[in-house]
Amino acid sequence: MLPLSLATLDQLSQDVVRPAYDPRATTIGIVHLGVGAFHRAHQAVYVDDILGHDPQWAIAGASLRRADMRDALAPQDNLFTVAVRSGEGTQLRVIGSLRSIDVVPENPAAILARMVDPAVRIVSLTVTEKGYCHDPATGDLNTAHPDIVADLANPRAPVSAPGLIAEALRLRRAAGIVPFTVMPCDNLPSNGPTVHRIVAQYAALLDPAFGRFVETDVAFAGTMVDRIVPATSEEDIAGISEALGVTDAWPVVSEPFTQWVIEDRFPTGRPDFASVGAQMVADVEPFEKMKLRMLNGSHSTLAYLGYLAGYETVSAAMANADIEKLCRDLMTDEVIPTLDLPEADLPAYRDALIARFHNPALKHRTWQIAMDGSQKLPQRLLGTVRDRLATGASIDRLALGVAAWMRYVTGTDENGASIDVRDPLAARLKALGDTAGRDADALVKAYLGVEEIFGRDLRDNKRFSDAVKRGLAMLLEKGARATVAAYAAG
Ligand code: CS2
Repeated sequence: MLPLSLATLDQLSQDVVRPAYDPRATTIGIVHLGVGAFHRAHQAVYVDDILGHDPQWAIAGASLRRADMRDALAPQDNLFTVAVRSGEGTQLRVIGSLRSIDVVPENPAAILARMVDPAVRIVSLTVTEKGYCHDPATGDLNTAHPDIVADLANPRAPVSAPGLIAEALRLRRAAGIVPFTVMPCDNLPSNGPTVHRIVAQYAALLDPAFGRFVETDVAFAGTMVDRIVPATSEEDIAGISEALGVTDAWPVVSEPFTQWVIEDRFPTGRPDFASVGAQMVADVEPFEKMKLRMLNGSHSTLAYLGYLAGYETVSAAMANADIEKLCRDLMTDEVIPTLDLPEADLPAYRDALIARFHNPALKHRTWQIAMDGSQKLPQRLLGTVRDRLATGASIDRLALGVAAWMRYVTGTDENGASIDVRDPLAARLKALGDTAGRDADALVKAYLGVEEIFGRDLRDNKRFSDAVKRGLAMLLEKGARATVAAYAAG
């Protein structure tokens, strides 16, 4: 089979949706850092719709670490397929909005040159939680992060996201070009203000006056992004290529649902995001909080409990009635009461999430969601825990989620097999677990002492530590399935 490319677009199977415009006739208006699967199945699709009527917003992408995505997509003119899957079948769409991919470690100057182009008015990011090089408990820049240490020593050739944004803003300022708007699209709490603070703190370490400029003269537009996009498998690549009639070296697979809520703060211009289904709002925080606590909080809980219970995917875990009930009760009893979003019908949102988690056509691995828990727990579970503790409300299921994470990061599963724990703190977490042994009290004490995750307040909160201990003791003694059954019954 021939590869997917501009030249083979007219050879695609009849029912494949293709760009409604000529990708060669577009110009770059957005630079995106972190062109992973999520970006390609989310923002790139919205922008593909925009390019049909406004060609000035095509995307120049950058990979911050690896060259594999660039190498896969370059021979296909950066075209790729989004396969939307549900119980009803698969729908294929070829996306043309990503026009280039630069690999930052190979040549930071290339992406910086694109970021300095006056036609670029937005720099967006999906670099995952850990890509912001911050302390997840406080949201401040982690000045000891190796990438930040490297960038502060060599700020003209940055490797980190804060370093790249700051250097591009400095170059624009020196050339008299207005700043771009920074638009983070990761699952961080208050991602606009948080990333603004991180970049301003980094800039201030280079030069206090530059730090003040970033603080006052650069706009950061917060967003709530939502679409479930599991990692692409070899099987997906073969099946999608077969259905296309040409080979796509790296398609992406996603659910039908998609949502994008954007804080409308783009002083130098933006595409008409609302015309392609995004919600433009003055304050995105309530939406972010709802999504992080409901969707991602349940997702992480399902990932740790589901993995320990022996389920490979989210839909397999959800087929266990106890797990489904625990997930529903977690949202109803412990999360919804902490949210303040009058516009949204939260019970309906919950029911829609449960249906999405059941999607049998998505092979979303519990192991994938379990990754980087140290970066995810604070905004997914611990903020909710704090709000509940402040009002004296119950936290049992939230605490069980935290206990399941602790059980998981010990690195050994219920059959004694080792778990491939991927986390920036993995080595430290494993060592803490090894020292504490299989004793719930000792484990909880050791893990709650990791201040970057729990802060001091949660470490010292007896109600919280008791609830986590109860969950962890049961997980260690009875295993995940029986523990979930007991919690679901209670
Ligand atoms: C997931 C998210 O991998 C994870 O941690 O919880 O990627 C989730 O699928 C998305 O946030 C859905 O919008």
